[in-house]
Amino acid sequence: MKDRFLSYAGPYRELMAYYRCAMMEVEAKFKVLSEELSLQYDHNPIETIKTRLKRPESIIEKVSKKDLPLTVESLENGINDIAGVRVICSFVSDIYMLADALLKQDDITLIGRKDYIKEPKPNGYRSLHLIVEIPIFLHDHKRLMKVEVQLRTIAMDWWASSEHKIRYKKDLPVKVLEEIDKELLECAMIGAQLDKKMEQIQKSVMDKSAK
Ligand code: 0O2
Repeated sequence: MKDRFLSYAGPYRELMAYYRCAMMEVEAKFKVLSEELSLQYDHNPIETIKTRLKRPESIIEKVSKKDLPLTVESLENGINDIAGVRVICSFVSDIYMLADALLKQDDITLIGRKDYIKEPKPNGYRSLHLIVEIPIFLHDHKRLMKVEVQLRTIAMDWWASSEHKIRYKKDLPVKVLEEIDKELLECAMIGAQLDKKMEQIQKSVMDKSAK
């Protein structure tokens, strides 16, 4: 399977270059919003912007999970998160404000939305996921590319990256895993409470300073 995949190396590399361009476009949009909003607001709603291209191993894993043919076309049509942009925000309300600001732009098309903040995953995972389509302008043509945008707070990001590291070791007895999952869910709930509390403090400071 891997050898066949490698025979597509040229078109695959080309496709990955297009995804990198699409990530740059989305990242630039958030950088512009960050610049503008930090003048308008008393705080910058964006803490960090990270970009990542899905690793080939991870792409192969997803292709076989989704039972897709291993072709460049099927990667592009069947996998939505090859290009990923993660935006870490200060407050939950910033997440929705930034998502709206991005989706209002006339060269952005929303393909899919998963709100794991309103409806967290059973393990406690929270983030807002948007699949967007964005044009990239090449020397002789325009191409539409899909990018997954994940928006989350610092607490959500801390939980997700810790959970990823902790849960990576899957060869533990079921009982131990169940206990770990229970504790991780508790941590996710504490994170959600912290986000809520921070938002309340921020709102009360804003209200008081407006008077
Ligand atoms: P990586 O390393 O980011 O590539 P779909 O894309 O709709 O077919 P999928 O892939 O289940 O289905 O999409 P979903 O649920 O929206 O989640 C995709 C990504 O969200 C994951 O990418 C993670 O980055 C993140 N994510 C989702 N659930 C969890 C979770 O429980 N824990 C953590 N830490 N992250 C999560 P990948 O492909 O798994 O990994």
